[in-house]
Amino acid sequence: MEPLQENIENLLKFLKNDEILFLCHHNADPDAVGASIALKYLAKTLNPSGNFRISANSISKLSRNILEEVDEEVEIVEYPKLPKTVVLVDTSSTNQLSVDEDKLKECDVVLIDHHKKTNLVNLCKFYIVDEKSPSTCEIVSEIFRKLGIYPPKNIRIALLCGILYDTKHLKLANEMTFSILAWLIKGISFQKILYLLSQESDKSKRVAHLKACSRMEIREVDGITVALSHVSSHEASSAKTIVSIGADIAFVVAVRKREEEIRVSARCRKSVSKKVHLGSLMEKIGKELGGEGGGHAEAAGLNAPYDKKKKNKDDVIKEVLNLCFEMFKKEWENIQ
Ligand SMILES: [Mn+2]
Repeated sequence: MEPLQENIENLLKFLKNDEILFLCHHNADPDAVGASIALKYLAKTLNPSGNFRISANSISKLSRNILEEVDEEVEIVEYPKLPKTVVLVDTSSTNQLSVDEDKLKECDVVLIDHHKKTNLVNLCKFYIVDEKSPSTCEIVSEIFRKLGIYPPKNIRIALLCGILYDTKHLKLANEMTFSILAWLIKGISFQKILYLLSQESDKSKRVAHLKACSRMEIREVDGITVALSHVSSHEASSAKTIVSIGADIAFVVAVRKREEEIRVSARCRKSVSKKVHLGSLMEKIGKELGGEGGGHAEAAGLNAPYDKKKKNKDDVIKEVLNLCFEMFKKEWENIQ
């Protein structure tokens, strides 16, 4: 569903108010930030003397890059002061916000989002929720297009970043997305947008991945390649990396002496997860180790206590990886 003319007119009534807070979800991503920047610009266009703020309790690293590029600001605050009009952007539930819910109920709440509709809409005076839209930025861009307002370059850069980010660099784009992109991109380099959304990962992370690969042991179960390795941190992205370069399933353990904790991250290919659900496997292994585990079918982890007085680190690593392998093997052979 595209935003209808009637909906847009309704939205404008709220955006004409003198004071508006645009509120993004936790760890606000480029879609939330881009859509908020554009909505704030729209409000400013309608009411140049108004007071408009964008707020989030935290923002992502990529969002920070974008804000710097387009010279905009987001106030990072928990429990922001709420004016009469609050516009929730790219948010589907109040769990994703740090906000005083009782006070929020007294506000005129507007929601613009593309997630599955929840009972959050009951709290709203007005909403535009389009589950079919790949991004909130796309909904907001379409509002501009329908209004015949062509936003300045920095606003269009913010919208393009949001669209690119939420469509996973266009993998999830639809026909409408391309038409909006063509409209927005005038005078803007597409490579620049891609550059804003790329970030070199930390040195410590890259070193952890390299160590995980060099320490890796490869075993086989029935033609399935199982990789076992260990690092001192970044075990989750290390497991992901190992699967991305060829393993069918990877277990990466990190034994943290200081915290007296064992952590294991597991990742696998879809073909493996169709038969063995990693979340339930890690739950079982977690219990076996006296800790807790769980997660998704293709990505899961566990935490367990580590008593450094009883066992040395190298022995624990060996034992835990063996246990992961044996329990996976058992599950795999059971379903064959
Ligand atoms: Mn989004």
